[in-house]
Amino acid sequence: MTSTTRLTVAQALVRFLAAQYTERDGVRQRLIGATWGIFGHGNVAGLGQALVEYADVMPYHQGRNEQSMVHAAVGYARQSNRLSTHAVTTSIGPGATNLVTGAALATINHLPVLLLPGDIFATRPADPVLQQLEVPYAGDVSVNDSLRPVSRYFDRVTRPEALIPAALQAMRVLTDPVETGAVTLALPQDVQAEAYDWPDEFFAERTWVVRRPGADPTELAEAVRVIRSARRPLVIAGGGVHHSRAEEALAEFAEATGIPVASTQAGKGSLRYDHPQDVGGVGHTGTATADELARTADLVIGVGTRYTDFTTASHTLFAGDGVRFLNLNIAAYDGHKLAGLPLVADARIALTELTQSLGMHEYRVADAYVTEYTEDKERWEQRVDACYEADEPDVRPTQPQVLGALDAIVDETDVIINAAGSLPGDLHKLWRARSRDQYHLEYGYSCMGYEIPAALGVKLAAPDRPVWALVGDGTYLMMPTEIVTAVQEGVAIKILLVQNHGYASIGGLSEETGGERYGTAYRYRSDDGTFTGAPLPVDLAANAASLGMRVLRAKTVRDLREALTEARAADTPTCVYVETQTADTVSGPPPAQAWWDVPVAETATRSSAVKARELYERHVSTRRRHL
Ligand SMILES: Cc1ncc(C[n+]2csc(CCOP(=O)(O)OP(=O)(O)O)c2C)c(N)n1
Ligand SMILES: [Mg+2]
Repeated sequence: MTSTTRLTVAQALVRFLAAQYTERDGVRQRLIGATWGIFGHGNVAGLGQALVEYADVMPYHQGRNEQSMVHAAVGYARQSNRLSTHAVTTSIGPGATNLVTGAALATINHLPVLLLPGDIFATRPADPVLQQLEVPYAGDVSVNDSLRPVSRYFDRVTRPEALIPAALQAMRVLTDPVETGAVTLALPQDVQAEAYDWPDEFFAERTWVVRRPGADPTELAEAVRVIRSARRPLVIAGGGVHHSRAEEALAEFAEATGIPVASTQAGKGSLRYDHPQDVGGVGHTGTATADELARTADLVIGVGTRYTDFTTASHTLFAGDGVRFLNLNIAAYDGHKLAGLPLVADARIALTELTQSLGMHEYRVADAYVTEYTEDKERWEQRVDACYEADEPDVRPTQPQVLGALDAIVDETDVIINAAGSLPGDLHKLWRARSRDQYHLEYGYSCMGYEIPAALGVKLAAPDRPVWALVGDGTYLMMPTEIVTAVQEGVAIKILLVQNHGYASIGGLSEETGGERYGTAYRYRSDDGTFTGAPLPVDLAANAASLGMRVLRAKTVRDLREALTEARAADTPTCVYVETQTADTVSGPPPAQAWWDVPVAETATRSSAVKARELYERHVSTRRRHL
């Protein structure tokens, strides 16, 4: 007879999660390192009770907002190379729906996170319970169904024994390098507390191998053939290079062939910035070097990239005659994009195979091509220097000078985190990534508010490294809540808070697209009804201090350097607050080197929109279909 243990569903789930491991390249680690939770009636007596019962095997973190708990878990997962993540438990109703944004972010960025929202009673003894959505046409719908489209796996555990297949499927998806993303197990509040006799095998340690599939021989041979016939090939390194830990294999491929490497936001740092073949970011926020190579490439070799519109400049960037695409990707979905030749495989394995095969043919690009991109790279480096340097150290810095000050004090151990605003573009163009995981940009969802909670997750995964959340004022206001958690847990994250009184990025975009910066500045309402009065008297530095952070205010470039140095050495959560000069008063970062499609009004009475539309149509006419 199988031995069994009588536990509640919630207790069984916690015991099960504590026994799951991943393994890749011979290294084994806990899959679910900890559980975040905010309790309400939907989980307090179920999962809440189970977490206290098993506190010795499942660490618990107390979050402040369900969305930000998911961001923290995602930050942890990314820093852990997707081999380890956290779970997040919530109450029913608003606690559960607050997960939706975090889940979408995780799924879009292919980062694993386990979501455990409470759900309405499975037995329905007293409908409607507090916070229950009643849908007149369907009795089995709850607010948790809003998590289905943003989850890579969704299940509702309406009977205790159904936990067994649901939990196993959840682990399969979390550890599958193609499928992974948000995984949701909705847990009705009555079922969580219900007891069942669980077979003890359910709680035995289980190891999930994170696989590295090799390339199909036909696809590989075809890939070698197209590379051998290419004269101006360009690699675009995406997030998949990092997910696969393929940075060294990529460097060997690049060095053996002479092919330059550009990177997406997720792929930056695939080669160190000072590697002679790293030509920087590509696309709308790319460097002049990379974008010129992209315009004239005859073969684009995408490695682990989804080819978002920022990368393709909304399909206007790759303009070479007869340009072809070779897409090395673990997901066939991405491998077939742009009518490219798919090479569906793990990036590290396939790059190593490509290097070997091309070596046998002694393939190498022409010296003239190498000279061209080497000289171009040098020119771009000089532009970065010019943006970073501050001739007058006693005035308020520009945003690029803020980045220059940070650049001057970090080494390869620092991690910088950012997701939205004008910082992603400036960072993609300017930042000198000194290590493979220094540049942590979430640009799949570009979610304002990701930065601070993600910093917490990254720091939990890498306690010895300086971890910086770079946030604009708008982003700070969206989600400063996890500062309290960092203070509570003594997690010494650093925040660099850039005040420019509103949405500078969207303001600029609005101006270019005929929106006249409407509604993008944080200013008082004027007599004419517009928001063009004086800047608001908010003091975000005082706000951060009120949540328990140590705050250093920097007024000038000189102050900033000192404050950053002090913050870097601090062993408690520390914020550096700086007001920047805005782009209309000073020269900002280099302008966009390629377009991005944001549709402009086809008809309008205001001249700004009419002019913007003319320019828009010129850009649209340059769009190409790659078939
Ligand atoms: C949650 C969320 N809402 C809205 C947006 C659209 N958006 C992108 S950047 C931005 C403004 C960011 O302002 P701030 O953080 O102050 O940075 P700045 O643009 O001033 O550099 C907005 C509203 C977004 N990316 N995420
Ligand atoms: Mg701002």
